Amino acid sequence: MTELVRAQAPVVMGVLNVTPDSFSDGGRYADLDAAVGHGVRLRAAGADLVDVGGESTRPGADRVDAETETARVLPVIRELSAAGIPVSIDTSRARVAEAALAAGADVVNDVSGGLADPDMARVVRDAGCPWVLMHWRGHSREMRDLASYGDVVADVRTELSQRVDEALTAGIAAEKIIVDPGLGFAKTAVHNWELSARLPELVDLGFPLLFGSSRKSYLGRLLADADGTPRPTSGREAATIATSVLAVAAGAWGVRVHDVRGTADALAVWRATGRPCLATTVREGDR
Ligand code: PMM
Repeated sequence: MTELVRAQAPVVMGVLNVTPDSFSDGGRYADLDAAVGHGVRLRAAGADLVDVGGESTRPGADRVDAETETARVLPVIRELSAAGIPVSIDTSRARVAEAALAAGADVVNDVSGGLADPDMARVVRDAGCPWVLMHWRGHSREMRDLASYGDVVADVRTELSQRVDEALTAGIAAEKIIVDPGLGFAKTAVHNWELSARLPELVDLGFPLLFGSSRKSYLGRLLADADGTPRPTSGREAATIATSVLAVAAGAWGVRVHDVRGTADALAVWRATGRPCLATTVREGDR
């Protein structure tokens, strides 16, 4: 999995929520066969990693207990891993991560960046696996009240640096660390757009950066009807692809998406056009 972290090509993480209540795919993959089947399809569509989660992190969601979360994800991880599919476990609980790693998961995707469970660093260190440290300020029920920043990019950068420093102090190897700005987590739509616009300031931290815009509500708000009704999740795919490709062009290492095929295709186009860089300037004579 260290090869994956060092990968040059943009990495595509496919989302597989085994939950009844996630905002986009909640309830669709609660049955084991449906979940495994979807994981296999994500891989076939071009996912480098399938991200399995057993607890909804949408704003306002109630927490489930660790046993319920573990029971949801373990059978799915076992089967996907046995099929040779690289898996990340989307959890902020050390116990769940430990069980998932034992069941074959390769990466820990921790939306709390190690803040929610003091034992997570030990679990990740013992496993020697990559660890996604996402920017986070609090659990789903309280995150809306925590979306207050001076300069959101500077603040997220500082807080992510603190998570990285704590991980390094806990003995996590630098090459195992991936950072993530955590779009939508204690962030308003304005914050998400500001982070997207100034992503190079976070890429500059020097760690691979994962970007997760897929189907999030700020896209629904951008694409709202004339009467202000947000576009439903099913109509946010083109915007997801656009934001994901722009993030990669701005230096992101990977993107986390629900519809892998569309984003993988768009990234293939981006690669084929010679990896254009935002810093490239077009002079009059080149047109
Ligand atoms: N977003 C969600 C869940 N897990 N993990 C990372 N690293 N980054 C994210 O942006 C992220 C995440 C919420 O979306 P979902 O409910 O569709 O999974």
